[in-house]
Amino acid sequence: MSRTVIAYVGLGSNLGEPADQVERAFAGLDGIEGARLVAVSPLYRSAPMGPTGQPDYINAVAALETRLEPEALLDALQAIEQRHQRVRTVRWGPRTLDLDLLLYGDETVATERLSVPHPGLPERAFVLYPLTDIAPELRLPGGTPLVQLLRQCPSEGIQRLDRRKHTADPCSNTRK
Ligand code: J1A
Repeated sequence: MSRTVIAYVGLGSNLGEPADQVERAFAGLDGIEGARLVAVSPLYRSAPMGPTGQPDYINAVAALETRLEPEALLDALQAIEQRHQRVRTVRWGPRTLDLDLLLYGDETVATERLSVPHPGLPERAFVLYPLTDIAPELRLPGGTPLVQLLRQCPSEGIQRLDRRKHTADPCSNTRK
């Protein structure tokens, strides 16, 4: 029997039909050999972090129960990105599908290929909102509660989408 951990994966897309890309990627994650999809967040829309003039991003977070080691999980995530034909042209440019390994149990990983917890996690609303939706009690490996990071993170410009219609949900952008 191998040990299983819960890993959290951030999904992002701003090309093609981004919401469809993200929904298809959920299915792709569930198809990973050695992993099982245990939760998916609502979808969020936000402006790109990088250069303006790009389409808005759709982001979400998924929880996987897995017995894969972190680097093997990264391989599986990158294989899914490839299938979505991510165009690796411009750094910070439009992307069909990005998959980021946000957390891997309570482990810290620092290798050539992998930084876990994901370095952007503490400051990115488009990660913190969906992650808190599916794991409100979560703490980072250092012990910081997710909700504390969320309180420090500006919510402007991020919009939760209605799951079925993928349109703005007028009641979702209130805090506290
Ligand atoms: C490399 N890596 O990063 S792409 C890979 N740690 O080859 C890996 N924890 O070897 C390495 N997870 O969504 C190191 N990869 C990693 N990412 C880890 C995965 N604006 C890891 N609003 C390079 N929303 C890799 N996104 C890392 N603006 C970077 C894709 C996967 C995310 C661009 C909004 C967004 C971007 C820009 C945005 C958004 C790239 N995001």
